[in-house]
Amino acid sequence: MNKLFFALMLFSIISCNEKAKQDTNKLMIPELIDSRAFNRDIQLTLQNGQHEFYPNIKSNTKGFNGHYLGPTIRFYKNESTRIRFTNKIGESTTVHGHGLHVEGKVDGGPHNKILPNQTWDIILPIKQEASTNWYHPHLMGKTAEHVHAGLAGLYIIEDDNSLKLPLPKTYGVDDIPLVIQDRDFTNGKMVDYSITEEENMQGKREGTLIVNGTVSPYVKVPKGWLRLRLLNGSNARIYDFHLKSKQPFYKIATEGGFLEEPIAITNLKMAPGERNEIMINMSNGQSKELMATFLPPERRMLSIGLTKKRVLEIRVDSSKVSNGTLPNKLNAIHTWKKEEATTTRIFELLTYWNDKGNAYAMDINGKSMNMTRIDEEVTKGEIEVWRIRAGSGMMDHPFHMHGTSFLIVSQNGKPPKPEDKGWKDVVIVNHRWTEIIVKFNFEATKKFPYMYHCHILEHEDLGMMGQFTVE
Ligand SMILES: [Cu+2]
Repeated sequence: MNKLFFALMLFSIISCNEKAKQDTNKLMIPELIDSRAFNRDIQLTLQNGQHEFYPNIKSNTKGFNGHYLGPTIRFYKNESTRIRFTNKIGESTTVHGHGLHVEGKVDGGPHNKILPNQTWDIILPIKQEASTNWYHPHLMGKTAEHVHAGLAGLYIIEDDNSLKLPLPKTYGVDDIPLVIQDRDFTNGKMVDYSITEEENMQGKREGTLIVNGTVSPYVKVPKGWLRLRLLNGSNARIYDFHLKSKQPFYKIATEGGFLEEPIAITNLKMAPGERNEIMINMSNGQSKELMATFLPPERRMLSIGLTKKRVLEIRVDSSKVSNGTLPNKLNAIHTWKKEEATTTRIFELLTYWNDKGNAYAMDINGKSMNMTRIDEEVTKGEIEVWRIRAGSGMMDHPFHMHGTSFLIVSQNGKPPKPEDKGWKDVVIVNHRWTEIIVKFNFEATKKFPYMYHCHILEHEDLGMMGQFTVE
């Protein structure tokens, strides 16, 4: 009896200590590099780092101009910015501008290899509307490992509309970026990337949430409206984000820009690569908790008893007030009719199993990624319909394409929900058809083609990717 009592006491002390360790870390905000303040000439150095996720414990990481992740770069529509990426990580990599409408030669796909100690010197002409995008490596077979080590950062685009809208827009104060990832730790040290045959099928899924490289973060915000820019920067995990109080919040933007109007939602599902902007009303001064349910990797799995973790504790500093508001009207989205499309393309994401039941190969339309083969040829400026589905297996896949944004026409035969009617570049597809409508306005030649692929990075590295030209 005494032993049991002692064990219980010990357990509760340990749990208390665990609790005390939690939520004590101030959310890190990546440094903001405004392209105008830097005369539209930016240097980013990819380097090996030693990031402290836990105090005084160094993990082996990589970052841009720092130990983990990279600065947020702010661009303006109709301005061009030069970026010099210098590779100091001791091995080759690339830096892809995910979500950017730019030509294949500056897209940063697998063909834009940056050798060790080399500098990739590019000019990014920004022609697209205000949106939250990101940059990360895209080297053939190495994307998952390089992103996992910390090579990722945000590209924020502003335009006349975004600057005019009365939204909160003080970076890091009432307009806060959240790069959400999952990592495993042993004694406070991040476990280096490795992947087993078993893990390949579901992709690398780990146990601890980190936000902007911060474990168990809190943030203090002014009273009033709060704008969060969410990026699911995880390798494979799909989350369902919600407030612990279950109260509604407003979705205002998808990957490629603002929705036409804010849509009240209580749950937000996000796959790797997806970005969404949300607004939360913090005017009653009470703290809120942003939570994430870890969604099951396969469709047949039950969605009861799922792991739920806190993403961020949002505390209010009542001495400060945000002057941003939630406008009724955000954007005008010009869509095309299906009849305007000149071409329809079919993409089936396929999985193959070995006799141990593990996925040994993944491809699209029966063709595994091959850098010397062009899979599709798109005509510049023409409207196309792409029909996409998971053709085998029980997993849903986040399908992504380079060089543009698209609109969802239908999923499972149904039109998209109001909150999914924005410009996107990643869409979660299941075994039923998803139809999107799309137009490519920039050139991607045979030498520097665009990619389409699954954004579960392990699937991409396994070959669930193809190449296309736009000419
Ligand atoms: Cu996939």
